[in-house]
Amino acid sequence: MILEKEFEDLFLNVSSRAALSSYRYVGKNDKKAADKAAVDSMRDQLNKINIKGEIVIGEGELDEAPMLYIGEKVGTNKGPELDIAVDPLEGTNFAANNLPGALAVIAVSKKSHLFKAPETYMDKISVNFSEPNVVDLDFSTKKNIFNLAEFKNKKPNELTACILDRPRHKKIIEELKRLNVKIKLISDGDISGALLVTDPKYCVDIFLGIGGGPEGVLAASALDAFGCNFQCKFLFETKKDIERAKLMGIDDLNKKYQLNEIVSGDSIFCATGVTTGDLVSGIVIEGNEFISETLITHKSTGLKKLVKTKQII
Ligand code: VTB
Repeated sequence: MILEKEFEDLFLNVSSRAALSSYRYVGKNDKKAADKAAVDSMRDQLNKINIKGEIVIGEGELDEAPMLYIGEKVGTNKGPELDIAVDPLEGTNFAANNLPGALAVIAVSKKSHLFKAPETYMDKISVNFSEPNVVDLDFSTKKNIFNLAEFKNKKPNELTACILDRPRHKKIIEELKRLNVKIKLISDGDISGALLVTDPKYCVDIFLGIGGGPEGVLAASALDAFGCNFQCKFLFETKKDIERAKLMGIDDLNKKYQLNEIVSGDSIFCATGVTTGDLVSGIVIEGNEFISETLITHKSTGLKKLVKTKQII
């Protein structure tokens, strides 16, 4: 199920306009306002596109989010049926505090080709090659690092691992230190973290650890276009999480998912910088125009590049 090429520009416009909208709140110490601006903008732009879209990853369930909630229909209701995953403002703290790395993110596939991920944590791992059994979510950190070092013909101390700085990662981080691996600790923003494996210029060999499930599905779309490996497991902590998962059709709560079970077939991914970070640069305003930078990927056309655009505000 191939997505038409014309959607590339249309979705790039959606993420760049959302980035512009939250840019207005950068450094205003108001996470909610920055997020709302991106959400409103994304919804407005999506509703102009000739698609029958359904939000499969969004701001939460209907009872938690008034807009871009899971199941919301977007688009003009003419055109192809699409699954749409959004994180209108990934890194709300970054935007609120004027720190690097805030992004507006969207991923799109034909209907039923993006995993409807529950709003739970996800254990994830990504590397920049598709060879199986080198790294695996079920292997120990030590085994993954040794295998990766052997595969890349490097020593463990020449490898860099990216992981969210959270107490839950204490054991992994200690093990990485013991192995003398370089650690890139990120405070938030694990979509970007996972994508740092896609290009040697970012100097990250492996991304691992527990972050948001929705962020995992979004990252998987771009990782797929780059031919990277990605595996994940959802973590269900509360009774409510488990009930929701069952309602969503997840029977095996401990299942390890491969990339092609999370994103099956073609997808388009766009991440536009709100503030300048590792992946993309942030919004720049010039008079009545704005310059944005977007990492865009489209699996079927082989598109995977950083695109700078100058648009009228
Ligand atoms: C990550 C990260 C997000 O949440 O998914 C993380 O990508 C996971 O949640 O930017 P915790 O903060 O609870 O660890 C964010 O940091 C914020 O949504």
